[in-house]
Amino acid sequence: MRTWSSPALERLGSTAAVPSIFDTRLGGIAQLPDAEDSAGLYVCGITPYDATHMGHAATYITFDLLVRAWLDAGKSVTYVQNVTDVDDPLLERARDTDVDWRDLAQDQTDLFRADMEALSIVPPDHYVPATEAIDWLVPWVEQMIEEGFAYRVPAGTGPDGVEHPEGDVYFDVRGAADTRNEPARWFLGYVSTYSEEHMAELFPERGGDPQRPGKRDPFDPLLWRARRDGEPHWDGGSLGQGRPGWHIECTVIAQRFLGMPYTVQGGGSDLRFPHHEMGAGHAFAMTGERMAEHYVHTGMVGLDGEKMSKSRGNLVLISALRAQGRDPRAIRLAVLANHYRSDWFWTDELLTAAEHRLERWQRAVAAVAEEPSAALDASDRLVEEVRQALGRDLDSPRALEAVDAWAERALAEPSAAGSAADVVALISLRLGIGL
Ligand code: 5CA
Ligand code: ZN
Repeated sequence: MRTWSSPALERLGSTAAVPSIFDTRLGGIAQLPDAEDSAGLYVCGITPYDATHMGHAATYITFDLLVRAWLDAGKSVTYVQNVTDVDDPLLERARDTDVDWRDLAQDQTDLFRADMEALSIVPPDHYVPATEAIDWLVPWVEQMIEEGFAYRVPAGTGPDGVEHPEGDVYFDVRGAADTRNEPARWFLGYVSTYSEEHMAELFPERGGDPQRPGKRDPFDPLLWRARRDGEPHWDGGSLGQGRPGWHIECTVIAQRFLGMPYTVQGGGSDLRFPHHEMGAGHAFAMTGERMAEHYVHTGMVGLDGEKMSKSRGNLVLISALRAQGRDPRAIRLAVLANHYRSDWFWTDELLTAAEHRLERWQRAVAAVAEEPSAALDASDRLVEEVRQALGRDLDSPRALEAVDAWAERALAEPSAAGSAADVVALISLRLGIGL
């Protein structure tokens, strides 16, 4: 599917070190590999039933920082993102607002692209809607049934009033867990590291159906939902007509475009369980491989004391801020002022502070450009500081402080601040902000 146009990505004169990043599964900072071949990144995309809000933007800006860190280290990156263009919340919204679910998905995906472009986010190499993955995933689900990793659950009667012959298909979490354990490639809790009690609490809140009669285990997630009245459906071969479950969509898209294991699986911390947990389980059942080397999760952005979410309706939309004439570069700076792993709340003061910061940086760069200096130490040092901050777990607040300190010195003594062009190039490549 079409992505959006890429911001300018000019490399700097020297190269940075390959970054390290916090891995949820390991519970600590991991050095990303410095292999010859390219890094593989999969980031879970939007469910397009509402416009991009600040939480989505923060998540995609975070992984954009990672892509930029890799590029600055001289790596090539294969970046894949999905669009969950068929799922319960999208279908419910379409029904409630009386629009065709396809039109809703199309409109909101268009808006998302425009927001991403405005925020200077490097587009994925492959932008893949779930509806495109159905033909690819059916054979995997059929194989999982054959190999005993998946099973059928009676689904009642279909739209024609006849009992569904095939039923819904569920993933057998206990059956698929790696019992050899040397080294364990998957078990329930492998990715999230959550306790069973915590997983049990989260599962029904995040799309799971622990009470569904006929399942082998309450945690078993849906792989294929048999056709129901009024719901979109596809031909599922021996699975019968229906539509896919959520987790399998991402696993199959990642497998197809990246192979396994790829370098980083990313998304918000709300996807730690069950989405990334189950996705990794599906991957292991499908291929016998681990899904990703590393799992990276962003904190949740909130508003007025609560997590920002489409279901709660407490949203700050990127498109609305843009329509008010707020500078997308300032929106980006406001997000970057928070470390990606912390949960934080959006406020208008954050944006105002970012606007002031942007203006100060612009003034400093202009002042330095007017008084070129041969002493490059100051700008070289800034390049080093920003690279170090972002290279260790994407510490953007520290990177911004380093630029602030440089700007303050530059405004006081422009002729001692080094090369304005180098600073502009650094901020453009690493922070995605054109001055
Ligand atoms: N389509 C699925 C992923 S396959 C989905 O979660 N879609 S979403 O539209 O709900 O979220 C899109 C991305 O934004 C996901 O990576 C999600 O983890 C992240 N996200 C959602 N809400 C927030 C929030 N409040 N703060 C930070 N990130 C968020
Ligand atoms: Zn996903």
